[in-house]
Amino acid sequence: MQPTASYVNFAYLKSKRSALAVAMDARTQGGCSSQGGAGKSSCGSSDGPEDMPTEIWDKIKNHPCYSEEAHHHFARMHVAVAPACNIQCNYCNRKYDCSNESRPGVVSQKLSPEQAVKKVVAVASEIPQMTVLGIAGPGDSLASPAKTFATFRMLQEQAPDIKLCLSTNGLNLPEMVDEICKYNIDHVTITINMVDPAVGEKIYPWIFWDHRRITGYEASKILHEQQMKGLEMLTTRGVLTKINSVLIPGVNDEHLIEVNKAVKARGAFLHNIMPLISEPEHGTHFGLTGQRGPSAQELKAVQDACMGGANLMRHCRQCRADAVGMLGEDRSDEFTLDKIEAMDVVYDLDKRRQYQEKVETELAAQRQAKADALAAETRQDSTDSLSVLLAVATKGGGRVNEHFGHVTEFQIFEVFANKVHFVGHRRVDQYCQGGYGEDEQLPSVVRAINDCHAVLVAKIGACPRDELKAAGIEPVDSYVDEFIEKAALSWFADYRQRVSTGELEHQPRGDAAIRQGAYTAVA
Ligand code: CLF
Ligand code: SF4
Repeated sequence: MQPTASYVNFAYLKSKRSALAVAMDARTQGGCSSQGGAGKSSCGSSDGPEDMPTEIWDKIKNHPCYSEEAHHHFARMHVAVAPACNIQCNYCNRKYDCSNESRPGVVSQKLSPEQAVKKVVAVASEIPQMTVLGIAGPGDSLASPAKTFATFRMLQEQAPDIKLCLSTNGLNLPEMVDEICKYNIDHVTITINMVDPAVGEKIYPWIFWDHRRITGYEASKILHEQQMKGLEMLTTRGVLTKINSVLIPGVNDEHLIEVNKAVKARGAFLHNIMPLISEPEHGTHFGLTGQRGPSAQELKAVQDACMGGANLMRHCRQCRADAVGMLGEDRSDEFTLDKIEAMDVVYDLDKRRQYQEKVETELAAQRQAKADALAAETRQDSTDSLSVLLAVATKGGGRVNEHFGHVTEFQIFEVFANKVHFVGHRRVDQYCQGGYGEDEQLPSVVRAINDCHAVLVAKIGACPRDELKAAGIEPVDSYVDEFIEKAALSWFADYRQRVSTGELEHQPRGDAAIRQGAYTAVA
């Protein structure tokens, strides 16, 4: 469904984006640092070891959430050991449990710390590229600190190579910073949706604090103060922090620019602005009261307005609290407790290290090949700021290498005459099912990439080709196996040429829908 009303003031956001970007360009062109973002649109998407201090690179190079590049090669898993929560968010209902559902707060099996560690070791022995264990609920990881830290302690003893990560609403964070540092938890995510309690009142009906339930402005004020204090303390102790913010149209959309500035000032490493998920069937307050999530363009407008502030993460998949595998896939069904009992688990640290070193070597070669390819690409000297969005069908390697019919999520890029930016992912229902195209899926695919001028694919059938053209989206299959950025620049040079000769007229595109609900399992 396309949104019926636009809360997000695009003109205002564009002006904020320009002012911030200019200010940051003037201030620094430096790399990422633990003291906050460095004015880049996406920390991990283009940054490599040469862009940041070694100690930071070592922390993020195989963390799939902190590095866009790493998320194509390394996996994470969550264990659901923290069921309780000490606040209520209007977008959360932890009672909902469906194995096809992918969103935070949802799990199929809650685990004891012992069960959780057993599961992590089993997964790590089967998936050598699984490098990070996160505790992300299904409640708040720091509302059940005994369970959370027992899990980290035991895991550290049994699998010392796995990075530890936790996610929290921040209410109990300041009191837990010592414990976080004691267990070498290098990565902490704080969900911060506001820096003004008047905005917070619309998101948080209550918090549980000092043995009592507090509501209204006071509740959000306490939460805000605890979040800021906790973030500052983590920065001081050298822990990498990521801020998750849920974009709620009409509630905190433009306010997230203030959030971005506030968290950057306190040393946040990354800012992840995510769309609200609010389907009525999830039973959340927002879902039941008709609060909608943002459209793709509304999300992009807010993210773009924050460019120049804290580094932006744009590849989040809003994982379940028991997710297993690469971002964008969920293999938790393969590792249920009964299946783990039947597995022959051998935790071979050397084998894991060798595998990961091999992946890092391949990655470095791929990074170099891409840089060479891009250096060879002729970039247009252009003074105009014309840009368009492209959808790309890829199954990895940074190349255009997937058939249109096999895509379960497109990568979206914004292409200018001489640069290409990663914008995000768009989930779609796979068009080709069992060898045949499902024509009823096509309208939903078109809606998901409706703001794009073209889609780059390895192959596409006649029917989807015609439907895309009818919708004004150009299907392009002439860049098979090329690096995405190189293909995008080359296609856009051709596009501009056709516009300049009058062969076609440049038309702005419409908006696109962010698909909520079930994930289609990655084949
Ligand atoms: Fe998990 Fe979060 Fe750690 Fe990643 S997820 S606790 S930082 S290991 Fe990642 Fe999932 Fe987005 Fe979270 S894609 S929801 S940002
Ligand atoms: Fe749900 Fe997390 Fe909010 Fe608690 S902090 S209510 S678990 S979204």
